[in-house]
Amino acid sequence: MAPRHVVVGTAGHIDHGKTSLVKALTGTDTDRLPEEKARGITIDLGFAFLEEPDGLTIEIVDVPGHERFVRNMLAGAGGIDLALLVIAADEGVMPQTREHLAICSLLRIKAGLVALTKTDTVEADWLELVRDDVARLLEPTFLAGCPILSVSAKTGEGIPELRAALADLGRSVPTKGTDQTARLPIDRVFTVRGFGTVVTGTLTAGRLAVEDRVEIYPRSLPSKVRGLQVHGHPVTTAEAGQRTAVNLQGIERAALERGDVLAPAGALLPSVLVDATVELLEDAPRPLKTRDRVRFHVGTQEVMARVLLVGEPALAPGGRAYGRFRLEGPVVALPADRYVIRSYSPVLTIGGGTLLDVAPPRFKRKAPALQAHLSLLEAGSPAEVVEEHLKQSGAAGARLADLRARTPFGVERLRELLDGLARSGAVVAVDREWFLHRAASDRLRDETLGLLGSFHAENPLRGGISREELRSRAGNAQERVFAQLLTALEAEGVVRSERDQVRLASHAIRLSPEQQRVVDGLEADFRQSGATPPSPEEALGRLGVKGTERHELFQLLVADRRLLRVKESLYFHAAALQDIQDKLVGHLREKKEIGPADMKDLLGVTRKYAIPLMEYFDGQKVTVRQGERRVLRGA
Ligand SMILES: Nc1nc2c(ncn2[C@@H]2O[C@H](COP(=O)(O)OP(=O)(O)OP(=O)(O)O)[C@@H](O)[C@H]2O)c(=O)[nH]1
Ligand SMILES: [Mg+2]
Repeated sequence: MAPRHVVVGTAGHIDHGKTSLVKALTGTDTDRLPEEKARGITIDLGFAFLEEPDGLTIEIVDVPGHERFVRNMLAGAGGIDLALLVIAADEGVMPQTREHLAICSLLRIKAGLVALTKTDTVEADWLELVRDDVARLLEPTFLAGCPILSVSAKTGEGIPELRAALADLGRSVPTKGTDQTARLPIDRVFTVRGFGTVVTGTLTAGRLAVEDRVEIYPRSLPSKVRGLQVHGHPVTTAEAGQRTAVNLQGIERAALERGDVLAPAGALLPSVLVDATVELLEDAPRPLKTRDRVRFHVGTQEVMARVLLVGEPALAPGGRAYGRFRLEGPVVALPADRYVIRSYSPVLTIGGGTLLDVAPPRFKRKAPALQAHLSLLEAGSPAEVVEEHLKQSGAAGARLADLRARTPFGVERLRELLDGLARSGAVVAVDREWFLHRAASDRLRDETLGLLGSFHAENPLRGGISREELRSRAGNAQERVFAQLLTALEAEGVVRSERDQVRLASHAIRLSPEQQRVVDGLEADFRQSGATPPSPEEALGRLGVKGTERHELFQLLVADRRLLRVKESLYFHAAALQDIQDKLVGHLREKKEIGPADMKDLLGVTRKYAIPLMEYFDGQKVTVRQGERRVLRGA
């Protein structure tokens, strides 16, 4: 299917006639700023469009040629499909001709053409010389063999042919899919009277619709699409590849700027660390060294960064390596995005590459392992890439939402990939939103079983370990991941859990005859004492054992629920407590209420027992307090 819209970006040296050519093609003067008018140069991006009779819209981004405004050129070049390299016939190839061509190459722009302009100012044989020169310049680039058209914005010569050639090329641009996460790197922000804040940019992926809930990254500003315009017409949806103006609800113009990214809420991840391939241009003036400070451009953003080369201290011109960029501010991008770097001083385009990870693992690693990881991210199939991310996220696993922000696949495709990996057993689906690599799941399982085993060995008298303690000892395993593991181990019959205690199914408490004597003695003592139990110290002391309620034999009875804790250091035998409850309920059925004095009489105890017991039964929801008195709950 032929595309319905294509974005063309101009490129070329200052004063070579880019803006004049756009005007000759479209009738639009894209230099609108008073300063541009005064100086006769382009400073910032300009926009125009052509509508072809067959329905193709050619949108044109006009960029400045001045070397001081290359950053603006970069902001415009990010979303273009075709390059229109403009070279003045009188001057020929100049520094920004080369730099803009290099930028378009680094951004992997697929196609384009050259307009040899101002032909009205030169002789025919001079024109031929320049044309040969240009063809040689293009030879090693993506524009090798592209059309080189002679034009003049002044006389109009060659303009219809240029328009036809652009339309022809435009029809050959593959249509972009709309299944990826919608992204609009913002290149302009302004207010429109009566509408409020409007942002524009090229929608690089996905689809946007009026009423969509969006977020402005990296500012975490939520908003809603109030209206959309595509080349001057209001629309209800905009698609990948279209220059789009978005009217945003509830956001002040001053809160936004070029470089921000509009996307669905929660879909992207601002990042100050990215991994990428690094390609240094052949004509870079010097090698790129680890820790060099560079200007990092991605989408419409420019951020300062330091590069850390993987596996080598320096990269020679024309070389290629993996690198990690430590950014001085957050960027918002996705793997597979192309970026460009410029040297800090002098400001020159020196290279670029492809982003591989926008949330790379932070830990230091030996270069060969990191290299293998990065080459997998670069060359692996989508399923391999997803699996690799899960492998790296270890026992924590990863949420679908995180993987979405770390891969370029879009949420639907990502879910398919995860389902496939789960079916093949490479990945464990903790639930619909959370995934864990099989190796990490196996490791966590082994570790948990090992911990249970050693806990039982060290604490033979304890029935089990608290679930929370086990989880924290198991490397503080992620809550949901751990819950799923325990459920699986219980289903297999390997582990038992009761209340919040976990044990190996094979574990049983074995007491020595002496320990058994103490346990039996304690239980008998509490049972016989009925409503006036001893303190734990007293009871243990009577059996010749020194200790408090924390004594492990005492705790054995507590864990078994044979002794119940009414308050600190006050325990009752379960049977005695049941008797007390029966008496209390009987009394309340008859008398409807009970006070502390009645309670003392009913049980034949002092306040020391009566008050904690009354509070205990409130807590057990047997009684309800009314002043100093209690009534049956629900009565
Ligand atoms: N004779 C002649 N002059 C031209 C032609 N095209 C542009 N010019 C003149 O060249 C000068 C620069 O033209 P612009 O279109 O502003 O050049 P530009 O490439 O947009 O410049 P920057 O945006 O600043 O990089 C202007 O004075 C134009 O009138 C042409 O085809 N013939
Ligand atoms: Mg211009």
